[in-house]
Amino acid sequence: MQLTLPVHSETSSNGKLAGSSSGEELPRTRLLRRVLVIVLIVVAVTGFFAAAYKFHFFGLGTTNCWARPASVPASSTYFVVVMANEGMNVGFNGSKFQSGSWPIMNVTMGRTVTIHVINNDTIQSHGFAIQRYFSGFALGPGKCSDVTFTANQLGSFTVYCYISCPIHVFMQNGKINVNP
Ligand SMILES: [Cu+2]
Repeated sequence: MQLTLPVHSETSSNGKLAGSSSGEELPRTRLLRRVLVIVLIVVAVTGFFAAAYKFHFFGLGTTNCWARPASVPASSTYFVVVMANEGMNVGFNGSKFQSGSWPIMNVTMGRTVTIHVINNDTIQSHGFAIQRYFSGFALGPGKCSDVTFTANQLGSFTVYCYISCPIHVFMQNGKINVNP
């Protein structure tokens, strides 16, 4: 009589014992590794796009306020007006320290005029308007915009901030002189 003992000692091709504890954990480890890789990819991609947005890799949201806008006609008489705080609220290009009107812009009658306005104030919004010529826009901190018009009426016109701000008093006395 022959006794057959069940033997479970099959070896797999890689030499490990099939059915051992390490063989059971392998699929779970693979799954965890896959999840980890996916998480890392998501983090990397999210990080990349966050950095791209922040540092303007793709030119999105890149308004360089200090460059002459491409939309400004080459023939325009061009001015840049800066509104600033500089830590002590200097207004239009330092208007706080000017005894008279500031800024003063002189143009010739009939010319196309473009005024590029930069709000370099880090806290306040400011308005920009021109008597007779422009009803105005308001710019948040760090924003810029421009206005183009034809100087078709002779005279001296007030350039001013039309919204209430702590340096309002220093931003009421700009001038544009339209000369013959
Ligand atoms: Cu203002």
